Amino acid sequence: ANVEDRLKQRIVDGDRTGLEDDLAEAMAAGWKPLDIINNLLLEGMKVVGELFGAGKMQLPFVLQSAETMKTSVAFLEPHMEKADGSAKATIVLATVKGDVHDIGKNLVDIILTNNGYKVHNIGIKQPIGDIMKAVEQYKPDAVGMSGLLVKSTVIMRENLEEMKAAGLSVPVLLGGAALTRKYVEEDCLRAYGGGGVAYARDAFDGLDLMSKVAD
Ligand code: B1M
Repeated sequence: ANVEDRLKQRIVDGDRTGLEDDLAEAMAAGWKPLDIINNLLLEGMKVVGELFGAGKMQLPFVLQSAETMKTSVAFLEPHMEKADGSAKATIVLATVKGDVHDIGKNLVDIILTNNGYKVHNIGIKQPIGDIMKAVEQYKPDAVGMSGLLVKSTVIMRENLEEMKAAGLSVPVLLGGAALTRKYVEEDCLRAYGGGGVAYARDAFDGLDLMSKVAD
């Protein structure tokens, strides 16, 4: 198989042996690191999600795929183009309470950081109290919440209610596969008001929104 198909298959199989060689080969063939992630590796992850959702793949194997994804991103990250200059604006980024999925959140971190933003990535399973503590500490220009589970979409809305009750008005970006634009722009916005709530479909959308919020 060609290197493109091999990389995609490596995510599906969770196969890290010789992974770096394939990634280097793809870059040598002219692929940009972010395009490798978006066009090849995430295609593999989509297959993993489908297999898992259909009961054809067990969780430990999904974890291997996730690890392969993380190893790939760590290898590619130093090769990405970076904006220079001082930080444009600051964001606190978290995966919400009860949710461990962080590959998407960490991609958002990398893409914002490489484009000159200061990211305080406070991790996974973050209760709203801890998110608000980080807001107090870092005084960010925006807060980003990520979550992939359906129940995380409810948590996000509840978080916004708590932020509103605490008098916060910092703009909030929401991202993750279980969200819909309608839910964010109607229910979540209603729950918060404040400086607004915006839906980020993918990490580049997040970058675009961040530049609107902060520049
Ligand atoms: Co989980 N999982 N998982 N899982 N997992 C999903 C999400 C699921 C859809 C799979 C399925 O059933 N088909 C399903 C959710 C069902 C639901 O609620 N509707 C599911 C489930 C059920 C579970 C468990 C409950 C399984 C179990 O234990 N029985 C469990 C949950 C644990 C918990 O959170 N409490 C679980 C666990 C795991 C692993 C640990 C094995 C692993 C995660 C490893 C990790 O992240 N460190 C895992 C994985 C890998 C997946 C799938 C296969 C892939 C997710 C992923 O990394 N995608 C996923 C299926 C799927 O999504 N197709 C699935 C790649 C990533 C780059 O995409 O995170 O969507 P994503 O991010 C995108 C955009 O959404 C957006 O930009 C990113 C890049 O474009 N984005 C943002 C995300 N956050 C953003 C924030 C922003 C802006 C954009 O600004 C703030």
